[in-house]
Amino acid sequence: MTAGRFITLEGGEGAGKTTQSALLADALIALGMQVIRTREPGGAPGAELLRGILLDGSIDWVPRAETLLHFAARAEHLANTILPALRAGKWVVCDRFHDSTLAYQGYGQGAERDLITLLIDRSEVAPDLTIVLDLGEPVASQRIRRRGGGSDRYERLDAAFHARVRQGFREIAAAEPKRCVLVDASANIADVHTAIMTAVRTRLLD
Ligand code: T5A
Repeated sequence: MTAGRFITLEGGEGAGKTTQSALLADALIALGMQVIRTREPGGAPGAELLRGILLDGSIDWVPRAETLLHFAARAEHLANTILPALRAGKWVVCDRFHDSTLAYQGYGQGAERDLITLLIDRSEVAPDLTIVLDLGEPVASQRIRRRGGGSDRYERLDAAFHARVRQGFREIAAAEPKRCVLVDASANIADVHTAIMTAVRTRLLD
């Protein structure tokens, strides 16, 4: 059996992570891998509870508290979902992970980045490959409007916040070229999928 691999998809709102994680999981299954698809915040019972608390917007968390809540959700997700799957040799496709905390809470909300990177460094596992879907305005907002379904706490934050988040993701990708591939998410769905599969083949399969 092929050994498990951990792939994360990152990027701002509406960049296409959910769409592309489904296509990627299907493509990996077609190649004969055992795959689980998961997401953050969430992906385990305790983490899903915290997701509700984080996204409903009823509390305007201070950045340090919000950072630690994301890491609390992630600890549950890692212990109950991600690590067991990797140990069983499965491929894990995860919609958001560590980089979202650095980009949203660190770059976006001004939480201490050294605290975030310390907690990332203490993690039990790092992704084998991270796809960073890069999308600017106004396309991101147009896609969120078209998707419908209401907006969460983060989607309601202003344009300057989302510009800082995008810059954060770009800097993360540039700083870690061995792990990260920056993909232009303004292309059509099929072309973005092709770019992702090229990265997966080059980095993990060849
Ligand atoms: N968060 C999360 C933090 O602040 N810190 C953290 O540590 C973590 C883990 C999660 C929120 O939590 C924050 C970040 C987020 O704000 P979420 O609901 O999971 O909330 O939010 P998103 O991950 O942003 O989900 P979205 O649905 O907003 O965006 P996606 O998944 O990137 O986009 P997707 O695939 O749903 O596509 C959106 C629409 O665009 C279309 C799709 O069909 C859909 O209608 N689309 C395209 N259209 C044209 N061309 C393409 N290439 C397209 N790709 C998709």
